[in-house]
Amino acid sequence: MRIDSIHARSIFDTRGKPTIETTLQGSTLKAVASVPSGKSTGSHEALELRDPDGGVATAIANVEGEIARALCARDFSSPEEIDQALIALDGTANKSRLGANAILSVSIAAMRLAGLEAGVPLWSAISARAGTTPAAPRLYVNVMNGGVHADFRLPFQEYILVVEGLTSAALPIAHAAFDKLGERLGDVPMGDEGGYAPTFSALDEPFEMLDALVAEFPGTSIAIDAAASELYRDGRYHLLDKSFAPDELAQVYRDIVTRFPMHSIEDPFAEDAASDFTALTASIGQQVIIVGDDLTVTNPARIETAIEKKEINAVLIKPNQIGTVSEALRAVQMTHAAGWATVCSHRSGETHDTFIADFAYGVGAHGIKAGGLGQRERLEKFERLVAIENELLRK
Ligand code: 2PG
Ligand code: MG
Repeated sequence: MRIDSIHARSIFDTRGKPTIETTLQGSTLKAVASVPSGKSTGSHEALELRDPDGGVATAIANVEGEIARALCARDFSSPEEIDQALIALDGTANKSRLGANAILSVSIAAMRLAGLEAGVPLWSAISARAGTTPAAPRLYVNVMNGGVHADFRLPFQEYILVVEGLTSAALPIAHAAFDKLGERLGDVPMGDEGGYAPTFSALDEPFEMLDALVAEFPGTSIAIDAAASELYRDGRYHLLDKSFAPDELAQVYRDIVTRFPMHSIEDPFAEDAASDFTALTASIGQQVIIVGDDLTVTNPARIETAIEKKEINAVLIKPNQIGTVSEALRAVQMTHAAGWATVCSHRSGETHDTFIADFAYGVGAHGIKAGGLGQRERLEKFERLVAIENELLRK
């Protein structure tokens, strides 16, 4: 692989915040990639470089300056080698010098360029790199948004409908269920991730609504992202005017799992409450998938600890938490080797880039979390999966 030139620019994400889009020009082909941005970010994530005014001018200057000088007109045998060069050039543990956003924009574009140059679809290039078996992930559709994504109108951050099966069959079901829920909720605002943002006075109410929906749409179940780091203050978790000690919150989860058709629970506790994760996984991990996000931040070292201590039994994979595609693939490989599931995820501030859909398909992830259906940038990820299935059928 050879890169002739690198250009970057600032574009707006779904929240109207600047983010970086990078174009790599190879000898004959070019590839473009943009990176998303989180709001409920874990403190152990790689650093997203922002200027004091919130812009990404420094990240762009790093891509067009130092990174371009290091990569252009040099021969690389693979995108992995490009990632290694980026990691070495940055030289920090959390990509804080050049910025994980700057680095990831180049890393994704390099992966995409490699696929184009090999004449294979992106998902296929990804699976070849990772040695994974491609498969359609379950759709995790964030139908009700809460937490920091909706001014805490709902206590947990994400109330998700999980839809099984090939995406071409699952997406119409997701649409019908999403519309039906919308009719029942009436005129409510939308949250950051393109799901409804209603208010309820009791913890159970959103689960009861989703329970009714699941009964009407076979092949569906419920997942939540509690994003509990955002609920945690002074040793307690604050939900709807009440506060819970960790063991009381664990009891809330046990009740929910007993009463409702739960598929998975993400970040049930704060990011450093590892022993609470271990206890919950030991008690309900046979019935439900316990997913680490802020806990593990797609970081191979933190995933290794989680495996050793049996903190969870599934890992959320977000490439921008770690900063290169290679390291995100390493995180997937480790998780799968432990016999655990991966759920590949967008961020709450998104762009039109559908890389995460190819990534989820290529690694054969258990699920893909890409938001609600009320925002184009979310829908495009799900539609990309349908397009992948269509391409395969035509062969
Ligand atoms: C999460 C994500 C994506 P954010 O917590 O899983 O849904 O939210 O991008 O704000 O961290
Ligand atoms: Mg999360």
